[in-house]
Amino acid sequence: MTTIEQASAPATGPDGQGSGRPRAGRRPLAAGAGLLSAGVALGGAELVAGLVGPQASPVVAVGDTVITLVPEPVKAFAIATFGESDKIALVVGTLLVIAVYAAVLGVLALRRRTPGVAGIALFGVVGAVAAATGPAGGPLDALPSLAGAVAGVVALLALLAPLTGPTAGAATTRPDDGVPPAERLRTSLGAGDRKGPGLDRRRFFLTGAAAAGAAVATGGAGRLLLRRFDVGGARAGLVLPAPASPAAALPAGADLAAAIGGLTPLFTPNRDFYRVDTALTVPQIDPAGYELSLTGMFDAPRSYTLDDLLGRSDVIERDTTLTCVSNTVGGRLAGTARWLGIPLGALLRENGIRPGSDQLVCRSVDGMTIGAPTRSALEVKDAMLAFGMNGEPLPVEHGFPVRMIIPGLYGYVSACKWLTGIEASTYDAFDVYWTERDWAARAPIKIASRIDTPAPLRRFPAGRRAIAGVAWAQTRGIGAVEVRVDDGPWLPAQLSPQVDADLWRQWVLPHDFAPGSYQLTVRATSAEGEVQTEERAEPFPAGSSGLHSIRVNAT
Ligand SMILES: Nc1nc2c(c(=O)[nH]1)N[C@H]1C(S)=C(S)[C@@H](COP(=O)(O)O)O[C@H]1N2
Ligand SMILES: [Mo]
Repeated sequence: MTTIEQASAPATGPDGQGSGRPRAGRRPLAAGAGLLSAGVALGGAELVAGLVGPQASPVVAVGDTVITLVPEPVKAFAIATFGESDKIALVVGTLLVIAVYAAVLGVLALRRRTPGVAGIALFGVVGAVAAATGPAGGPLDALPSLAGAVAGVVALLALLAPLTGPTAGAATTRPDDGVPPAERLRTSLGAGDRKGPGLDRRRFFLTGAAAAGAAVATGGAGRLLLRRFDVGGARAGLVLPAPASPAAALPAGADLAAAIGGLTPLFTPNRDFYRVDTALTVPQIDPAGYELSLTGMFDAPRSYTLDDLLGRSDVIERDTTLTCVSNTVGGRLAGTARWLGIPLGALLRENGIRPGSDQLVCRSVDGMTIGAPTRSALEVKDAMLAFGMNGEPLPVEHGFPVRMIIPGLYGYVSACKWLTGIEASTYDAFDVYWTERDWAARAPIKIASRIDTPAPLRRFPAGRRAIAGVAWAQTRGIGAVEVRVDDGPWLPAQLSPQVDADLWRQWVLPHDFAPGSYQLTVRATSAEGEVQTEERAEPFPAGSSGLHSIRVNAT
């Protein structure tokens, strides 16, 4: 601490008397010093995180903590505003906050070093605590943030020194040091510059360049090291078994999208499949070390390796539409895939699940807990543990190597990704992640329909044109879809062939548009006769409801 105090002394020297002008000129440089120090801190932290693991990076850890702590309305706003870029938005936001914080620290530290050093130390501690206490964190995960903070402090002191160099200090604090006044002046001008004594621009920019180089080099090296954790290669090498029970054959003309531009395809390609989860870095599970453990209310619980699961004789293949509770009316947080896996009910029964369990607490490797109703897991046709999606191993973002799929329930109460544990429990005994945040504990998917084409507010030439979209009511099936133009009658749409109740259906209604502006509204009826309600509900806490209605213009 002594050196820091000494180093800061010159700043309060000659130009600190009252004029203030020279220091004002140094402020932008000091802010730059703060920014560069933050860069060095983050780069250093990334380098160490490259050795420890991706979850230990301070930006990731702090971002993860923000995700865990922010209230649901804010999260809903972020999803609504940034959609699937919400995570990028969070990282960019976190970096912006760090940048502003660092610039302010730099300016503060110009006068006195202590607040600057303390500020960086605080940042290190926040990162370290966030990383170490995260659901998948350990004490080792504190290391990158702490190392980064040390590097940041060193960089800050090195960068501030040329802004408040010892030249001025020597000249003022010891005026009678024997150096002739003229000589003193020359030293001051030579080592410093016109802004005032003690400011050595050249040294500042050289140190700055070195700091920037160090930040980029360590950050880049850290990123490279992190590739070791990537399981993409292992995933690509995985051979999926053939299903003992393949998916039902699709009737001819099953996919209407082939003929209608803008209509959602029957199957969602994996790269287009929506993604919703709290994971800032996608969990990487090495399939060789994978283990699924069953615990809790079972008579004879056991664990399964991935080979145990892949090698079973009861592998099924099923087509199911997955839906997120956060989907708004007309939204796109739904997708259909051909899933490959093993029947969930069979697995639970062979472990002797006890009748008293009404909730399965599903645990993912990143600490997420998802509470699925035991009864649905046992009784819903085609509930499964999936390892294949549309003919490939599960993509890493979609839960590689194993996730749960239960048709008819929103993803947050059924579709646990990166699944490593199933604890047979009860709703009374355990509150999972989302119910702790006041989302409904039980959440069947509400019947929904959406207009894909024409797009809202679209202008198109008057004449005959297809109005088309998709509708879903998993486990019950879609029986009918109707469209209303302005306040006219409900007109029945043509439906894609019924493949399975768990699969959405496409619908299409050709319509003659005279020039003008129209309000198009859609509503679905389940195969059981339930009519989609027009009563609006927000996604929170149990899923949105209401009719999708858009305005279009024929010219
Ligand atoms: N581990 C984990 N599993 C999860 C989630 C999550 O945040 N973490 N989100 C759930 C939610 S809210 C939904 S809608 C589905 C989304 O699955 P997808 O990203 O493959 O579309 O995953 C579910 N499984
Ligand atoms: Mo979801």
